[in-house]
Amino acid sequence: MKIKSIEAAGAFWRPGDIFPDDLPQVAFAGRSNVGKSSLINRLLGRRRLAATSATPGKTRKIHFFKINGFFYLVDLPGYGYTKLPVEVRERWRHTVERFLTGSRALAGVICLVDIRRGLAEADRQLLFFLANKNIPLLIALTKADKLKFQQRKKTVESLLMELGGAILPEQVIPTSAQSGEGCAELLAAVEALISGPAKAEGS
Ligand SMILES: Nc1nc2c(ncn2[C@@H]2O[C@H](COP(=O)(O)OP(=O)(O)O)[C@@H](O)[C@H]2O)c(=O)[nH]1
Ligand SMILES: [Mg+2]
Repeated sequence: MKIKSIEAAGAFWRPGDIFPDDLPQVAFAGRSNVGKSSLINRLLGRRRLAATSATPGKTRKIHFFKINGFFYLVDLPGYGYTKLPVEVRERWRHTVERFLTGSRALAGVICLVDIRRGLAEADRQLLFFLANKNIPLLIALTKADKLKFQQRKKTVESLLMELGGAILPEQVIPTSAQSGEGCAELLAAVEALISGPAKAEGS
């Protein structure tokens, strides 16, 4: 997929917010500091689309970007930032879960996991939440440039083991916003999600 146009379509987060159309949506989720903004920027070939910041936990809203006029990339706020009060983290969960269950056009979720850190409890919760709701998902391992090939292989294997067959090897894509590795694969996977069947209404 070639990125021809990107349109900031706004931020939505309140229960009453109504989304303007039913184009398919692909959401990006991950812990604060996982490298989400960097990866989104790299994928879209833009420098500063999603703010990259050294202050984790800053983004609170759900940002929508219309890509090529034909699908939405949805930037979910980062989670699991332990320095934030429990109430704030709980609010995040409600906002995100409401979006994930309420969106009629959700084609899938890209779950970002730092390749050096593996799964945190918050990642596991999200992955099992998605699996239970039958929402298509991919795991993008971030910062792959930080590990050597053998270490990387081990990480992928233990992650697959940990998820006990709920995730297939082809659903896990090592990526690097720095080198660009895995970005073409991820974009192709996003395209496949979009052309696949959208989440059934009411499920
Ligand atoms: N080595 C390396 N560092 C990265 C990569 N992606 C992000 N980072 C760094 O990780 C930190 C968090 O990145 P950011 O995109 O703001 O994460 P976010 O909080 O998930 O949006 C920053 O210091 C980035 O420079 C990558 O692919 N490789
Ligand atoms: Mg960010």
